[in-house]
Amino acid sequence: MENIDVARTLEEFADLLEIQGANPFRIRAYRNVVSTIEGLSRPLKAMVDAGEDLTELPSVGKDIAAHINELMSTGTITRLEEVAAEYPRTLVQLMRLDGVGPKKARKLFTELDVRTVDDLQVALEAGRVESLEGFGKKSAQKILRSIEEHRRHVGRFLRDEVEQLLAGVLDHMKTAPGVERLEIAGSLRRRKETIGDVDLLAQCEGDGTAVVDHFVAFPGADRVEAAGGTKGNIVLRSGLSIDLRVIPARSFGAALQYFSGSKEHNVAMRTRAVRKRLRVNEWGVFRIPEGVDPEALGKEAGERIAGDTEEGVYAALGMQWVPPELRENRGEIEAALDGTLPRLVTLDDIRGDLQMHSTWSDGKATLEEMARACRDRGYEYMAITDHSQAMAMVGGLTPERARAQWEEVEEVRSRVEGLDILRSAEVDILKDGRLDLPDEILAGLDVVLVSVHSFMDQDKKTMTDRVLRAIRHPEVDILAHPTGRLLNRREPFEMDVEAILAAAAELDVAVEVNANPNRLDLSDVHVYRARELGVKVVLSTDAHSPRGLDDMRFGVDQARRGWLEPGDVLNALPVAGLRAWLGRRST
Ligand code: DGT
Ligand code: CA
Ligand code: CA
Ligand code: ZN
Repeated sequence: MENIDVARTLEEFADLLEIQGANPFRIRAYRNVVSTIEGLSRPLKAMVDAGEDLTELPSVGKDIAAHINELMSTGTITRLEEVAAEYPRTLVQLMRLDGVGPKKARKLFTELDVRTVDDLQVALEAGRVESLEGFGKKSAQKILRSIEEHRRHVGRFLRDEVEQLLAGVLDHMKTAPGVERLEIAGSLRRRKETIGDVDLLAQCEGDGTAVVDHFVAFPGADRVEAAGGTKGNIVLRSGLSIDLRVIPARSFGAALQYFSGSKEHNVAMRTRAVRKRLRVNEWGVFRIPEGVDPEALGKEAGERIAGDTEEGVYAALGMQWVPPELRENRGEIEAALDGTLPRLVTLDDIRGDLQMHSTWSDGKATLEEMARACRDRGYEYMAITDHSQAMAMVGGLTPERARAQWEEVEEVRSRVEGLDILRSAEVDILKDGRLDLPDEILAGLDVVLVSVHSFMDQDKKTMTDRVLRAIRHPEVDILAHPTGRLLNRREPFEMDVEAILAAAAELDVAVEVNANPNRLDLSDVHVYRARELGVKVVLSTDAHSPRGLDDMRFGVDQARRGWLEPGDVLNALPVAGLRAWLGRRST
């Protein structure tokens, strides 16, 4: 059992307790433990096996430690099962719908016997929900819309979750018999925002039965869906499905190319190949003999001209090797044929992080701790971007506190050498597009980030005008998490992104790719568009702790999917270049 499984179980427990109407302090305690576990760098399993006292972890009391131990040894928690006997686990999905929440989920269950999202849809469509006390017609419509949204997300996983869930499987496969090489293919290799299932390829000569048998014996597998001589599939407890294919060396490159996808990229490749009288499949690249219908040929018929390496497959078609992040048939085939693929940005190109929070607002670490963590990552600069006053519940900065923070910035600068700390703030864009801090404070900041955190359900025109007004303010440098989306949880705002990007180009305002794997906002398609329009893009983690700074790699992945080169990325500039850009309007 991985840490993420434990965290998910405790989160479910907390949700069920909330539906039950348990003591809020108790629920809070569970939620705190969930974030503790998410932040752990070591496997809980190893700690339990070593007999370590879990109550030494932050927020973990005796009861919860006992629950974790029980979960590790038996796979369940008795107390959780008791609550689930009273309130079905499926209610958790109900309470996560926009417009429902724990109290309404309980009410739907006790009054209408609604247990699942399907039940709820039926009840809504029959008009039974709107007549319940506390609901009404408007809220019923809202819930119906969020059910539609929910259906679109079901079954897709966030990339950081997948990586955690997969770690144990990859470890397990290290001891698979006869495997010379193991590679990740599919959407995970392409670094897509969300992942449907995982595709693994194992290189092995001859019969693959022993490899597949080893794979499906993974102790964390909840079910085995397929097990044969060339292919296996397991489903983990979390519902994540993993395919394994066993491939001989002569075809490994072709299989890697094929199973990395995307399907659209592969289809376009095959079309090009046929024009050259070549055939590409998961076994290799083959020359089609004159006068022969390729459809009539066997899988490996014809003269093999490539297959063992992926580079060879592309080369056989006269193409540059295409980085997996670009394989979406968005112009990469043509560019690879012309030899004009971009030189994509890498993590090494990144010289600083321009969005993070500290204990001045909702961060977990002090400004100095964040600064030291940035310096340890080898950054040249960072911006400390605590929230502004409208975010009162997280202690957002008032003008007075902003000034007080500047003094601390000076002190930390003197203590943490070799790092330029920029005065900044994540300034709220108010309902009407005004900014949440007065001009004299904005003028005193080195870099001004603006973002929307309230009234997110405004209509398209209102939201677009609001954001346009905000970025027209002459002090603004960066529009942070521009569309407000949370992957699998919250749709982007209704907003004319094209108009915002066009304005950003004209005003020379940068747009952010928020690297938090829950956000990845902007999307890859919008990043691509930003580049076309000549808008500078900044990759920022929005870290709330030193560990959060590690999310930069997800931002880089997203930037690569949007075709960005180092020159397109604001925080790939050295500190002098960044400072010069920040002073671009003062002449
Ligand atoms: P996912 O799993 O939904 O996140 O996305 P993928 O891209 O990993 O898709 P998946 O797992 O269905 O298939 C893996 C790759 O295998 C896919 O990207 C391309 C290749 N593939 C699968 N089915 C087909 C197909 O019918 N035609 C072609 N050309 N390629 C396919
Ligand atoms: Ca897949
Ligand atoms: Ca698959
Ligand atoms: Zn924010």
